[in-house]
Amino acid sequence: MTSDTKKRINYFYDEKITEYFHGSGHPMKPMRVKMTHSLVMAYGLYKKMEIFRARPGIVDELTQFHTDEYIAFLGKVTPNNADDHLKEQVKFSVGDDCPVFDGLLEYCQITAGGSLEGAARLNYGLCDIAVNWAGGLHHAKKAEASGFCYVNDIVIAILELLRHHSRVLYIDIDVHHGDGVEEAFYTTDRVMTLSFHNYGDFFPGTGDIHDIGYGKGKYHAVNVPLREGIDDVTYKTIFEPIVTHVIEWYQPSVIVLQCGADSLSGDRLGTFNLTTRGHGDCVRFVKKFNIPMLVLGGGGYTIRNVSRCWAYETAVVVDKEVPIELPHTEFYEYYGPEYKLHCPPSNMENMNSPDYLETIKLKIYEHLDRSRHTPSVQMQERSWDKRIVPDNEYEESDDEEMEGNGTNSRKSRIPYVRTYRYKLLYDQSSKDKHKNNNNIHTLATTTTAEIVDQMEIDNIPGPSSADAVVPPVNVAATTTDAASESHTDQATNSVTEDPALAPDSMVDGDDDNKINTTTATTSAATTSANTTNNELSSLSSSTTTADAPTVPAPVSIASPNEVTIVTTATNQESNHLPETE
Ligand code: V1D
Ligand code: CA
Repeated sequence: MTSDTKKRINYFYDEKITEYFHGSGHPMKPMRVKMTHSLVMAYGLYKKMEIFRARPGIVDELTQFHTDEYIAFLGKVTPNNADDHLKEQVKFSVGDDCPVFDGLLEYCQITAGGSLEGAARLNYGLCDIAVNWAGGLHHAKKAEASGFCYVNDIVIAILELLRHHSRVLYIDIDVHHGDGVEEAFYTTDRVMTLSFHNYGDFFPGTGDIHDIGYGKGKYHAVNVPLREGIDDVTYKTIFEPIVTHVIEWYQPSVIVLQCGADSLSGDRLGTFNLTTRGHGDCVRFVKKFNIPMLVLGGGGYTIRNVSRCWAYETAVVVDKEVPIELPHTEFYEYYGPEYKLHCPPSNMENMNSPDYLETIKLKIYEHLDRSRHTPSVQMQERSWDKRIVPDNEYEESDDEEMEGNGTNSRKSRIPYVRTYRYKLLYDQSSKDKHKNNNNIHTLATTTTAEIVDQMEIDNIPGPSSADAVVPPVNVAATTTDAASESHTDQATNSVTEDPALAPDSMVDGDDDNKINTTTATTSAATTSANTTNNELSSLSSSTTTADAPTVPAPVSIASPNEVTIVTTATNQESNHLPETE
């Protein structure tokens, strides 16, 4: 492990998440994300990171993993018409744990947008750590909702990371098994999944120690089945050595850390006895490896503790010590009577004996040591993986300084960043033919449809599958007419591979008060509405020419070049205030 160094942190938050409500009595409460954000702002952690509101994921992004049919269903079912869709509700497991509510698909798009954006910015070397507390929904399957999760933002983000990274390590400290992520990547060695969870008559029932992956993925799934009541000290004795062993064995180039806070003591659904310190120590420990990291939320149902935990973990990520006394926020009353950041453990019995833990640890080592990791994608990085940013794409913001009261209302010219997902590839052999925006080449992103069928993940263009991969070009070329206006110059620029041309202004650690609060503006993602996953299964740059898909209307969140205002929690009314627990 190398020593900890100063990191560039990107944090994603969309206040809109609070507008969705799973129903009274349902344990999942999106308000916990706003409670977290309020603490993050009140502690002044914004000074140490860039804050973004991500463009919500669009259907074509969600269907990188999920089936078109399933996502279409999530988009059309409402509480009013649910009775007309009873058969589909059964088919897609939408019902009790995963109820239909107003704006269901939008909710999924928001949770996925932050994770995708984080992955994108990590890919481009624009940050070292990306955080999306609204993400981490690890149970969702390709065509099935499960365990309060409808869309698996983690799988979608990992697929994104695989475009630039050879090996992605996924670590899951939610008390539940990360089954959806494990299943998606069970047969590949490009992703290694490591889940710590309560196992034994506990949802979802998977995650046996003997489940280790299959085919090429054999030994690339690691399950740490734990009994009830594990505490900080005991958790550390198993988490740290196993994580170290896995990282040394696998040598990931990026890590996705799911920080489900239902592993905290006193969680409404959880069975562990971790404190916020013990939970946060896991984040601190993983961070110390100095590997780019996507940090996500997950479960967590005693929401005053969830928000404490994730606010603390944000502080860990940005490397700032924060006072134990909680600052004032609109949710202050929820933290009484102590009003402290950390929550104590309970006196519940720890059913994990040292012998038991030693046995599972050795078993896991035995699995790993049975094979040396032989990567199917080579270890070296290509130079263009380091940083590819077209000229001017990330201009310095002309924002005003943040007002002293912590509530900001600012203009930003920072364009939205996920454009590249739909960047168009000129056919290098016949460039001129393709100057017209409508005659496009789509970077073949959607081999993922087969990936989740467990067979074709090696087709994802990894950083060193040199022959198959086409370096990204012309990021802005995919914008629609309206959107591309402000990018006209960029659209004809060639790609810069020179890190020196990258926008230092966006990573300037000197300006402590700068918050870049941006939204989807100029670069509404475009892709083909009528192009199936199978049609895009080739990775070659010469896959599409005359039959290139048409470009649909952009997904627009704000008008081009307009401001996005992400405010502190103080000036936003909530629709669904959390129940006190
Ligand atoms: F208590 C409830 C009240 C209303 C609706 C659901 C629940 C509830 C509690 N526990 N549902 C559960 C779990 N479901 C079952 C199945 C119901 N079958 C008959 C079995 O036990 C689901 C627990 C989901 C946990 C999700 C998660 O914390 O891992 C998570 N991570 O990221 C997002 C969520
Ligand atoms: Ca877990």
